[in-house]
Amino acid sequence: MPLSEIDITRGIIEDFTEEFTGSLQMDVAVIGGGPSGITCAYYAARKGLKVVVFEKKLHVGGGMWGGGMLFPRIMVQEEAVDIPREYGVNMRPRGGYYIGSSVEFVAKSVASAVDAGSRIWIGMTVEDVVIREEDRVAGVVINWGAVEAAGLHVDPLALEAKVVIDATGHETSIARTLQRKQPGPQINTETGEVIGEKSMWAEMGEREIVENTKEIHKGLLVCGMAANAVYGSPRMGAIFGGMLLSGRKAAELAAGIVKESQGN
Ligand code: 48H
Repeated sequence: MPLSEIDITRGIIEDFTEEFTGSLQMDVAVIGGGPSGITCAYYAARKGLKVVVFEKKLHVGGGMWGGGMLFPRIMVQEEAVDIPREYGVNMRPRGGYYIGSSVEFVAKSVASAVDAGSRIWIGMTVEDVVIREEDRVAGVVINWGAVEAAGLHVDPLALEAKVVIDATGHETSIARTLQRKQPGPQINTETGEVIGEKSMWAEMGEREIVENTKEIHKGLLVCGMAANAVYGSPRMGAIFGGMLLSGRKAAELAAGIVKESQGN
């Protein structure tokens, strides 16, 4: 069969459009494809939830690629090592921790999330959320990352989600957007604001990140670095166990919220 430019063009457009239109209403929208977002997507999809990860860059992985100061290694503590091992990452014991290649970590965690059934869309920025009755976060407002980078005025599109997860890392962009646009007691009921992360303290940052992984507004969860930014907890440097445990906890919380919404 001779190659046809038109068939290739049609194939690409139609195939992705099918996936896109089939995802206009999802269970869980994960914003950010770093370690916490990918882990959240993996566990949520394993529970049978319909999950889409939105990543504004052309690649997923977030802060995983660079390991620590570009040394391509990821270290996790004992409590978290079952997660990369489940992904199939070769994690070796080292000085009381476990260590593996950051490139292998990205490749295998992302492959696991895809194989579990989550959809991962790159080059898409979540620029806002959809709000419904009782001030509930009910979806995401998306645009092309390239449109945002070029500063073009292009109106976005919206998708519905039963739960939205801010896994945007240090940027914490979804919680901050909500704080700016929906001020009031609804945002982070305990602190009333996005404080921003504190300076590095690995022990405390890792301890608090799982506790900080929660629903901060009806329909919006935070996980990963965004969780510590919302609650003003310290950063932790190049240790990634907390990101994985936080992502897994977010998936469990999201499944509970989806189940509750189905009961109503
Ligand atoms: C779509 C977006 C948007 C948006 C951002 O930074 P990440 O790797 O986040 P985490 O929390 O999973 O992991 C944090 C870890 O990588 C880290 O930085 C650590 C451990 N730091 C410790 C320290 O002391 O420094 O990934 C977030 C992802 C990125 O890929 C962004 O491009 C993406 O989210 N993103 N995607 N729409 N509005 N905002």
